[in-house]
Amino acid sequence: MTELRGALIGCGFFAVNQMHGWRDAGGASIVAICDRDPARLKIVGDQFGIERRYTDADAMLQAESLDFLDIATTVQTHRPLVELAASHKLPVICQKPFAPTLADAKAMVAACADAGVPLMVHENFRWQSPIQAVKRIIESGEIGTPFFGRISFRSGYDVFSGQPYLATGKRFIVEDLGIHILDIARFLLGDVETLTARTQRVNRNIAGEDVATMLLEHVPGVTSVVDCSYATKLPVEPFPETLVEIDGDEGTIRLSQGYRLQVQGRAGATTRDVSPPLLPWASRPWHNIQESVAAIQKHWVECLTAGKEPATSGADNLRTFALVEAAYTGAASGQPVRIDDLLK
Ligand code: NAD
Ligand code: 89V
Repeated sequence: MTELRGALIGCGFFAVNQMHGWRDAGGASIVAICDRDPARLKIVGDQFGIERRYTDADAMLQAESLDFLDIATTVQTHRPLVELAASHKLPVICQKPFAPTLADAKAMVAACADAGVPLMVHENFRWQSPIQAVKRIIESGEIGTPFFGRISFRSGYDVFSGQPYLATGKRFIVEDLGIHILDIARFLLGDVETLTARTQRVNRNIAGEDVATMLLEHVPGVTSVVDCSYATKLPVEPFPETLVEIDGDEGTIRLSQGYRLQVQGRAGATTRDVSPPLLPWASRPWHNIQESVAAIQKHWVECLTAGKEPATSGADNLRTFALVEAAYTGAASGQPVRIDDLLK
């Protein structure tokens, strides 16, 4: 099989994981990279042996013969770069958060649909192996029909040292991290009809909210609580673990700190360790996220090769992104928000 030829835009903090992930994915390789900062271009180009380097995205797309584009810049540039890819009829992956607003995200989905090119949002948390393990148990019917979930991410980890921009935006935890946890809630329990949210800012040195508590009504009869905090100082720091509780009418699932998965179900009680593998290029505590980067990129190659829609396509991600918008508008108004009203 011929390898797919990809290019990556944005050679910053997180892109290094994506570059490693492309080496692991099989069936694709990055042949050109772009960053408007020549220093970052050199660091990533030298580390991964990529000679074809550009400081301008359009120039790269004009010059290179490519099968897909991987966008790893921060949110402000996502829409123009996705639209640029669409104008070149190039399949495209866009990092989360998909866009600054839901209106931008809808326009990006429309641009790719009009151009007839696949669009995947790099929404990787659902690809973490502990989360996949929870999903498989739900699907097996072991706990019957789920009626309640709690998806929780509480940490005191200093994310600002690696990603200083996170301290400066008016929006922080819901847009950056909650978006992953809301996507996991959708992945495990289905689409959401209404969302109620409260947000807080505990750390006075940052501009946005660092605590969010959200109540989700999924399909009728299924409720979940999604809670996120970067202001929680625990005896053992759990970053970046997402903890999960699912109650079904025949049993329960508990994914607890230390990647311990307990199931009480039709077949009785089991406990197992679902720690993610430490890939050769990964480092703790990020290995959980790093493994999911390799997994989602492998999924992209499979989908692009087979002509299948990726699980976290742009269209799918609108339903996660709407939850982010609902959290901010709902926290401001104090009222529940109907998700379908945002998606119209
Ligand atoms: P960063 O600021 O470290 O890197 C972004 C890079 O993009 C910079 O080097 C910048 O010069 C470059 N850039 C910006 N606009 C450009 C343009 N128009 N053309 C060329 N280069 C351009 O940011 P980061 O921390 O690496 O985050 C990048 C994205 O990854 C963000 O959207 C962030 O939310 C996301 N992220 C995702 C995860 C995850 O697990 N999915 C984890 C961390 C970050
Ligand atoms: O996954 C992310 O998007 C990261 C972090 C885990 C730090 O929130 O920004």
